[in-house]
Amino acid sequence: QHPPARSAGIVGAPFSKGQSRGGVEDGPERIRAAGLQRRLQQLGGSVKDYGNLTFEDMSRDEPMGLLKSVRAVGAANQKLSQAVRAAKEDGHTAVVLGGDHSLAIGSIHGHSAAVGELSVVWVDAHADINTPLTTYTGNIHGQPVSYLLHELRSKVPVLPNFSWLKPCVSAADVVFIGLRDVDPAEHYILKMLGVKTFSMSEVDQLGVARVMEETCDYLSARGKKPIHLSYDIDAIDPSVAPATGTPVVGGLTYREGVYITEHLCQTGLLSAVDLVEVNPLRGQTEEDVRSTVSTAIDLLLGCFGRVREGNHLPDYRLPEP
Ligand code: 4U7
Ligand code: MN
Ligand code: MN
Ligand code: MN
Repeated sequence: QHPPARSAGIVGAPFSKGQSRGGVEDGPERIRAAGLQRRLQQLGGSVKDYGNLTFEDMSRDEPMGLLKSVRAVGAANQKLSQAVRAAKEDGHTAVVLGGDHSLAIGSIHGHSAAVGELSVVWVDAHADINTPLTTYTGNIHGQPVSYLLHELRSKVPVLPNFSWLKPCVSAADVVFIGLRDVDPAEHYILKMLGVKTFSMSEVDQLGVARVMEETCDYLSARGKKPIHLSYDIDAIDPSVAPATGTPVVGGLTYREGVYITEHLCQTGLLSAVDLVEVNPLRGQTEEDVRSTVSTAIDLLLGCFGRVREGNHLPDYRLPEP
């Protein structure tokens, strides 16, 4: 029933240049300050915090067409890839605290470098599968999936500071959950590649339990590969998680969001998790930030075996009067 508690290897990635709003670089510290390490330890597992990566300022990082901060995003992800690879080689389930979602490039690359082929579960209001040529915002946090897929190799130019990156994920090994704001080019790509998606319509139609059954059945039919969960907090409804850069109405409830993590934990295959796009400057009130950060923590606890029914140690004995 309850899989053994795994060790968590926390990597902070206070990176924000995949988009243009300040504040998302404070995500890792806010999530830590809310007690992530202590609460993971209370689940019975060990925790190693590798601290925050530091990213040097790029002096010359002019836009390439629409694309912003290409060199900074490339260099930061190369560093993150090495850090995630190291955390995996130390035997941990990697936990990457963002930062914006462009960091999934390095996180998934480093995870794959350590363990080989992956299944990817991408929980997000957005598909983040624009290519550098389809984006109309120029923000790389809307593009990471295209950089990672074998099938899109010929559609993604080699960019400065990205020559280290080789696509490492197959489109058939990816499942999207929570989609509700997909650009036309992204929709075209998803259909062209036949990517498995559960938009919010499917979550409404099937319910989250069937969505997760079908997700795991679909992925395990292709072999039981280690799972990389890339969780964008904007997948959760903005009434619960408002402190994020690109909120979209009509999202997952708190309970649906947590259920996804509980179900993936039960597979025993969860091998790395990104928790991204928490932006403490985007909340209207301190309560907005608190609720967003607390949801982020509960999603991570769900990944490490917290169950809502409660639990007790095997040798628990009732006190005698
Ligand atoms: B996030 C967008 F155009 N598609 O490409 C884009 F709507 O990591 C949004 O999911 C991207 O928060 C959102 O910029 C990126 C836009
Ligand atoms: Mn995203
Ligand atoms: Mn998003
Ligand atoms: Mn299942």
